[in-house]
Amino acid sequence: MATLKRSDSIADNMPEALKQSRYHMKKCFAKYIEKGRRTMKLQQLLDEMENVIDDQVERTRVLEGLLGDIWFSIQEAVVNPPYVAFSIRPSPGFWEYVKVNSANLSVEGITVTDYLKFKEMIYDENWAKDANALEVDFGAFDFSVPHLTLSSSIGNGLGFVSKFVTSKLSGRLENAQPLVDYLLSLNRQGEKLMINETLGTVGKLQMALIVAEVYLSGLAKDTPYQNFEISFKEWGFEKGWGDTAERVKETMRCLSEVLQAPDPMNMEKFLSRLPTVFNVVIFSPHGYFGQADVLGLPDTGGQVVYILDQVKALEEELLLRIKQQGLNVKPQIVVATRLIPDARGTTCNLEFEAIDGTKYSNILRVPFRVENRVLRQWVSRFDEVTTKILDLMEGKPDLIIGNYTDGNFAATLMAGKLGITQATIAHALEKTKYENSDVKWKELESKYHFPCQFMADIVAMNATDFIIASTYQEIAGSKDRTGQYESHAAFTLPGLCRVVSGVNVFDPKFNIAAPGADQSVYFPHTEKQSRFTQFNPDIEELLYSKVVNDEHIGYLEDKKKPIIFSMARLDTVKNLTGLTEWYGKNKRLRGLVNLVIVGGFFDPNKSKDREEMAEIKKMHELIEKYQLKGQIRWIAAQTDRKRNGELYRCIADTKGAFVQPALYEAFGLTVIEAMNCGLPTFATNQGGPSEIIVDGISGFHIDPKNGDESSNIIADFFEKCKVDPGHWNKYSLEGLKRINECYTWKIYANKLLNMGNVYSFWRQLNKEQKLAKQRYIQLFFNLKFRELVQSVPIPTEEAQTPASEP
Ligand code: UDP
Ligand code: LCN
Repeated sequence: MATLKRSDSIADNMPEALKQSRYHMKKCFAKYIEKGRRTMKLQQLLDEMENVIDDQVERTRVLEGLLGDIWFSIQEAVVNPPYVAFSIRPSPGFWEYVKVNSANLSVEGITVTDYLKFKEMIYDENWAKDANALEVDFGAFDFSVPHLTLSSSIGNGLGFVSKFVTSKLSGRLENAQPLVDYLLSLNRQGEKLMINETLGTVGKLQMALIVAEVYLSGLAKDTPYQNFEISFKEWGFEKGWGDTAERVKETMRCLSEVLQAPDPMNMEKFLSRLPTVFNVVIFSPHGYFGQADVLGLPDTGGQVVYILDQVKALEEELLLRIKQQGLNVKPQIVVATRLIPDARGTTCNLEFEAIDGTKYSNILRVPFRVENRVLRQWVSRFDEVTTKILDLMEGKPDLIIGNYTDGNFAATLMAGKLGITQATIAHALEKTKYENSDVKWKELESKYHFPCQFMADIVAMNATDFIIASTYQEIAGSKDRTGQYESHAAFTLPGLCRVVSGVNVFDPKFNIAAPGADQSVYFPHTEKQSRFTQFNPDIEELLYSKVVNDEHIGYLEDKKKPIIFSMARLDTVKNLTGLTEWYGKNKRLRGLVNLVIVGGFFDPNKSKDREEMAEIKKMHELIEKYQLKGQIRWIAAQTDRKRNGELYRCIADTKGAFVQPALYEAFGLTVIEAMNCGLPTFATNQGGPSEIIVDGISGFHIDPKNGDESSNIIADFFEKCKVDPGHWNKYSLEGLKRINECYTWKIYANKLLNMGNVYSFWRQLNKEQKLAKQRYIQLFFNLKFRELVQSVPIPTEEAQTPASEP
């Protein structure tokens, strides 16, 4: 039977596919248009098909082959009788749009603009028909930028850019001149690095490298750079090549090879060795940014953990590189965030705070001002910090990293103003969290201000030099699910603007660098001599005392049973109530294990968040409904990460497991924390965790929408462990193996600094294109975004609605 080939368009294939089951399909389309204008998702299309073709064998036949291939690639259908338009995604990043006439099943390929207009007809007909409606097309400026072409290469921008730079510098010797010019531009506070004007051409540099290499061969490998610095300076070389004769020689050999015949491996290696990054600014204005007592406060979750760990890893890697470059420079990392006068007992009201475990990294907090008034409480806005940073660093930073919508936007403004390499990190993009958050923006405006957020996001995505994602799925999803970035490729905000090209996931700026967990806190339960035994009495009390207080309720009757454990903010999406219900319902599981949940607190009236309030109530109801007392321990949110590390390990001592049941999880730091501690882990198949864990090998995937199936997977595991204790160890060890291969901060910091170096050169090489795009962004910013921001009310001192969390 024919199947879909990538070489043919859907519009070419679809008429034939429909023809094969013309009778049934005509009936299906009649059904689809019956209810008038609406949008439909794939599941709805299938459900209504089931009503029309009630014979299952027949239905299976219809959905076999070509039509099935097309059908199961549908992301959305827009019904506008007599037509039904489809957005079809044959593989990650690839989209096609077609319109089918339900009367005669004729098919027409349509442009993305037409598809979006078609959709707008449902929500704002006048806007859809307005010939002057604003269309935003960031892609128009990308024609000169090379793009990846394979779905499987998405997220490997660094490798691709190295290849492209290589081909640009190849061929005639003069083609490498941009590299020489770039080396000439490198300096540290005015002091030249790498080369000076003596070596201003490729020819001169190439010759000097040969002479220098011969000279270095005559020296002992560990000869310090200072011993030959003076001769090198005379020849035109400045500091930065290495700390010893051996290192300098290696770097020089690498450049010689690049100049002789560039290849991407040497190119990336050479660029990564350059002394480019010393000072880094990290923007994270979101929530409460502090080192203690902040987790669980509004908008404060994994992002804070991520950044604090990232800073430590980054500083360590910077110190190593600076030493290897033979420089005597102190790196500086500043995390810029908001000063919150009403700090709720945290240090968020302090302007300056040194970051624990680092030598040169600090938090800088800047108050948000509105008309000369400092906002006293937490709000989602950011003000100018450039002057303070320049002052603190005694010059410009070399790299600016933004986090989440507000931080990425602040980073964009600062990087644009100072002309500095920029990186962005989303953690979690908002757009995919709420269905139809774009087309239904008007309905949701009073609560969420989505257009403001989405526009800030696409501005940052387009302005930034590189994007760091934690997983592939964050960028381009999976076979069936659209990626978080991918969902910004084309969308519409009826009445405001139609984004026909927001961001292209094939852009080489996308990179995957997954975070790790602090391995001095989260380490295997088997490392007995390192364990934080001082917490054991506390943890024993936390898990097993029968006392009910503000910190824990419920109790565990049978202490010998293993524990299944989960810890998260008590948001709907984290689905801790879901896990409690699965457990409540599954007698077999209840017979095998106890349940321990860490999250939220117990009095719904104390919560300021509607979602959290509802979840607290639901937890209480479930404990009652399923009579869970004696088998469940519900512990309030925990803020001491060292104690949490030990808690994971104590759960591992019971031969228990970690369960992450979220309806959707962008990455999921708790998953890697648990795996680091040697806990076998069951995690949602919706989002990042499905990539962290290889199902059945380093842990298990569970489907949050199918509680019975999920709780049975967990029960099966514990049943097997009962007969074969080796089963538990196998998953504990495989989880750890996976972490050490892919999810450590060391791997992350190395990748991040390589990116900083390679993209700093790339932005120089690509200067004109970058400028053109920046101009377009400025126009968009001034004409549209500012006006939109001004329409968002500034919260009063009393009433504040938390934005949703990253
Ligand atoms: N966490 C915590 N106490 C809690 C709940 C969570 O310390 O009561 C920590 C958890 O250990 C992890 C982070 O908060 O380090 C949550 O990050 P994750 O990526 O799992 O989710 P997010 O909250 O960012 O959505
Ligand atoms: C935000 C989230 O929602 C989590 O999934 C991530 O693990 C966290 O940020 C850190 O990136």
